[in-house]
Amino acid sequence: MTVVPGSGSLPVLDAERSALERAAELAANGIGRTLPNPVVGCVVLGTDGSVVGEGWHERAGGPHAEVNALADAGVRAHGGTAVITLEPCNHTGRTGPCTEALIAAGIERVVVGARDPFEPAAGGVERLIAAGIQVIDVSELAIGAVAAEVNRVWLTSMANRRPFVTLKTGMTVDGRVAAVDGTSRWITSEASRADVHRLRAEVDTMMVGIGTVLADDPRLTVRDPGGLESARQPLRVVVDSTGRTPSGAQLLAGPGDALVATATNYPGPGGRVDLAALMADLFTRGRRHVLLEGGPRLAAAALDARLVDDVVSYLAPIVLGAGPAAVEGGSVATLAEAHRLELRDVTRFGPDVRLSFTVAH
Ligand code: AOF
Ligand code: ZN
Repeated sequence: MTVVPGSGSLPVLDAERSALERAAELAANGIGRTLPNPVVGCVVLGTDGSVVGEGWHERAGGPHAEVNALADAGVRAHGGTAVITLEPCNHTGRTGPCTEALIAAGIERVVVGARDPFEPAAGGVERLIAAGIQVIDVSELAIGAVAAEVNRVWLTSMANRRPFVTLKTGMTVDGRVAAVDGTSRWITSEASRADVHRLRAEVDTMMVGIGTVLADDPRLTVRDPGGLESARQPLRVVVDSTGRTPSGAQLLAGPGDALVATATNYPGPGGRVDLAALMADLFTRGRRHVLLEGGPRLAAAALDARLVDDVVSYLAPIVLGAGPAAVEGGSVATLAEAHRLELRDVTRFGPDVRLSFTVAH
């Protein structure tokens, strides 16, 4: 345990351990709604160790998790413990500092699941200690892993100063995304495609290569289960080195914004778009999670540039025997150079299987 100076070597109580798990569950309610902000959950324990308040950060610009949990607890927070997945903010951004809210509520002990890497908000732990509050920072402990896990998109993005990148592929058992004649609609099932819309609704940016735009002219919008376009649409980005996107391309039309990234804006070697520069720019524009939807050459380039964090593959029970693969080209020349992934999850979607991986960097 990282024992914070002034807190003594206080053990984490069982109730606090459970509260941190619960706080991570609460935080997960915000996934897809809080970007560019983190997901955060908070549980307030009363003086007898029972849960007296719960809250989470529901949307960017809205009240922070701590404020919602303190409101839920009311006077029962006095003398109690706040268990939070992320270090409380110590700044006035769109809302006031949570450190001051915790102090004002009479909280005597705070358990922090992960430290806040966002400089303007940091310093919460030190501020609480200065106010005489016991602070237990479990970010380096195994029990802190739930807090890092639920917020891993945001924490990874902040650490890398670029958006978290999820590469999505929909392919046949032999790894192909189209037949030799170019037909590709629909390889994966309706159930898989509905899950892709759920995934799109979780990100703030969708990215495709120019080849995909020219071949499929996708709308790249998020639709709800009823097929209606959702009110909040991610930014759509086309990686288009030589500026071939037709002015009538569907993804340039609304709703939401679109960005055509060319080699003029982001010059890279060989007249290509510098993907790392594009990602860094997207980060400065407040983008924290990119869903990379192909095509195969953009996927290879992003993997080679070590810009992919997760891979989500929908595998359809179809064999084609010919046609482009989900990832084409790139620098891998021998098995030892292969991009290595770690399997996180396997789930069935209708006749298909969804495989979720993290890239082992
Ligand atoms: C949140 N929700 O529950 C906590 C956050 O844009 P603001 O003013 O709301 O501030 C956002 C920053 O505050 C965020 O990047 C993070 O560093 C810190 N804590 N943010 O959105 C929360 N606790
Ligand atoms: Zn806050």
